[in-house]
Parts: sequence; C-alpha cells; structure tokens
Amino acid sequence: MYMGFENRLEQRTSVSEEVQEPPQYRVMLLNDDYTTKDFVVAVLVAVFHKNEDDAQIIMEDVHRKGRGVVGSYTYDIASTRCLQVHEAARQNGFPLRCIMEQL
Ligand code: TYC
Repeated sequence: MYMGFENRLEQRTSVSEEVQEPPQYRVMLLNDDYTTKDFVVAVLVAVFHKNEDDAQIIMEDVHRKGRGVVGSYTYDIASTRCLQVHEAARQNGFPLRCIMEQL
C-alpha cells in the first residue's frame, strides 16, 4: 500500500534520532567583594525572572560559598542571560561575573 512521501520518510528515521533534547547549560554566579547584595538580587529578578525570596536565597548562597547555581537553560538563553548580567554589572560599575557550563 502506498503510504505517501512523508510517511516513508518517517519510517526511515532511526529511534535514536527521534527525540534529541538540546544540551542544557548550568549558569552560575560568582561571588566578589564589591557588588552589592541588592544589585545581585535585582539582577536575579530582572534577568533570571526569580521571585524576591528565591533571589535572596541564591544570592546568600553565592555570597557564602563563592559561587552558586542560578539555573539550567539552553545555550542561547544561558549565554544571553550571562551577557545581560555582565552588561548590567558594567553599567553599574560592579565586577559581578557569571559563568555557564554544559551539563
Ligand atoms: N559578597 C557581596 C557583598 O558582600 C555580595 C555578592 C553576592 C556579590 C553574590 C556577588 O554573586 C555575588 N556585598
């Protein structure tokens, strides 16, 4: 029975190619001695859409441990948000840094 062009294409697709989730990247904030706590919280709210309570917890975690996870995102979202952090920090004269690593 003729199945049509699209169905025949679908049959040729191997199982391993059917579902490929995009790689995720963990974004981490780095502590420093100059950026104010309020600024870090504001960045977490504005750039990463955290609520105030979560932003405060993340900021204090970074402050105590030296670095801390903000979240995991696709490459485009992670890299854009890191750029936004660095740009906001630069505009406000703070050395705040964030990094990303592939999971
Ligand atoms: N350590 C900073 C201070 O005491 C606060 C801070 C927290 C800075 C987290 C950066 O990623 C950071 N003002």
